[in-house]
Amino acid sequence: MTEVPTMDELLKDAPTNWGKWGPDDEVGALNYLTAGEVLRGVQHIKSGQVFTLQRLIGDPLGDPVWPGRAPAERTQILDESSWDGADAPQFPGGLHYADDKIDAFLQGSTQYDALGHVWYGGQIWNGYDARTTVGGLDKASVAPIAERGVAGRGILLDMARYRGKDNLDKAETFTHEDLMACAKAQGTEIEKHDILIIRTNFLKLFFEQGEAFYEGFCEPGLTYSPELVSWFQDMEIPNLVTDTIANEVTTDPENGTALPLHCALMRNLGVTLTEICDLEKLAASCAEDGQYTFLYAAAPLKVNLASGSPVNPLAIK
Ligand code: UVW
Repeated sequence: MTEVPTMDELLKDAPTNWGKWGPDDEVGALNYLTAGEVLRGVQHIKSGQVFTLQRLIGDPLGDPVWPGRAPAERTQILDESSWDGADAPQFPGGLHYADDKIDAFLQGSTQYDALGHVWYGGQIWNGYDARTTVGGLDKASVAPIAERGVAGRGILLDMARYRGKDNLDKAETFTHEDLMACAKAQGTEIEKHDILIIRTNFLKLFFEQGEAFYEGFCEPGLTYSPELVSWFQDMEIPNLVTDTIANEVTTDPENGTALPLHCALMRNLGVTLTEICDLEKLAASCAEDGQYTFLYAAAPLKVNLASGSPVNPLAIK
């Protein structure tokens, strides 16, 4: 078997946007989403239909997560039974209330990754030292993305429908050229600064297969090539949104590396990644009315030092 290259070797000539938005930047390619880009997105609101793209946290059927993470656990702290005993809290007027909490991986549901979430070679986005992640992300955490918010023209690329399938298969791959062909088949075109929203419907298999879903875990998705990275750079793509757990084919079939696009797009170009979306209702609507472009808006939670955060993105058609 040929040896798996290090990311340093694989990406030695790859482009970066480090320094492009100044030495203190923490939101990367989201800088492309100017006020003009928000208004460009607004032009694609035609009927006022709103789609929420988050998966349910605590789904009775299970929550798909990256191997090694666990789904969120919600605990009821107070409910009507809390007032059964004689020592129950008393509030003037007889108020009762419910309280609960969750213990959750911040990347254990529909989520934004912070730009500092993934790195190689001792440096994270914008060239910050990877030691700045120790004990929490001092640089390029999710908080600056949350503070800024994300809004612009979104385009759904329904790769499952384009390939005539219910869902893409384990380890099935596609390229930026496939994305362009998919857009064309949908009667649209990917434009500069578009927020790309890719549907695979792969997580359908999680709900059908249960634990067997994780055997030989390899999600379908985009695969690394220098041409693909150049295309993202030339198109100035700010945000890649998918309905898979990790946005790209898990293990690259050509070179054997894990998640090279996290490195080439997120760490090097500053492209934000949004994962585990539920695109089913949006996709059904797009297939019905032929409108695949819309205003996309999202803001993860403002969690200090965090490497990611849950989010409920909106697509407004
Ligand atoms: C990893 O990067 C390991 O996971 P994700 O991007 O899915 O949060």
